[in-house]
Amino acid sequence: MTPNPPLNIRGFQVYKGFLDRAAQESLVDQIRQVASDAPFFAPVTPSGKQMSVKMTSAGQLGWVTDRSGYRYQAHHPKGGTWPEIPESILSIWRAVAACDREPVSCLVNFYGEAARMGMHQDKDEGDFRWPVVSVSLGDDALFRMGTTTRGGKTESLWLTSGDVVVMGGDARLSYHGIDRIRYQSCSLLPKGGRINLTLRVVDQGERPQQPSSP
Ligand code: MD6
Ligand code: FE
Repeated sequence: MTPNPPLNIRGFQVYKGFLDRAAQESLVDQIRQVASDAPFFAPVTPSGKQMSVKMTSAGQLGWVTDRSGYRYQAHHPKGGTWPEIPESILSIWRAVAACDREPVSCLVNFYGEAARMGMHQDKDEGDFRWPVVSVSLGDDALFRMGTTTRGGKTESLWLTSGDVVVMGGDARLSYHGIDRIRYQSCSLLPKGGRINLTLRVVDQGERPQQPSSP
């Protein structure tokens, strides 16, 4: 894959239309397989609030949250290891991440009609030298990108199916979130909704596993 140059918005590199429809469909098949091995679950924040997305993971480590905190762990909340990250997903990372590490975690978030993702930093990975790569599939989503300060200036962009975003360098710890989706704006998922994949290198062991502040 030789991508067209990305848009650069506040240091977020946005590859519009990175995946064609056939590639998106084959990714959805792969994700269905991941979800049949590691079913979607309804995550709860440390404060006890149910998140509006449904979540699962692939890779050596999956990101989970419950009353005891946010963390990466090697097993699904209901037990068992996570399935391997499909090769087609790894190849997206290799094409855009510009680093010699492979991701160890692929978080899969499903957004139904009313789902959103509050402004947050991705900071549970233990090492921020590596980028986070995100893949959007299905319905359009309004992506808000800020600075490393909560409440700082933001800029928003509609992500559509097949878009890939790389959050690295100075933007690695920038706040970002999904304000809303345009439910059933895309025919990729027959019942509507949106899937977001985030690929990450996680370096544990450099600090104890402990809940990070929300
Ligand atoms: C989403 N994305 O697109 C939420 N995180 O559903 C993220 O939280 C995200 O897009 C890290 C890097 C890129 C992202
Ligand atoms: Fe994020």
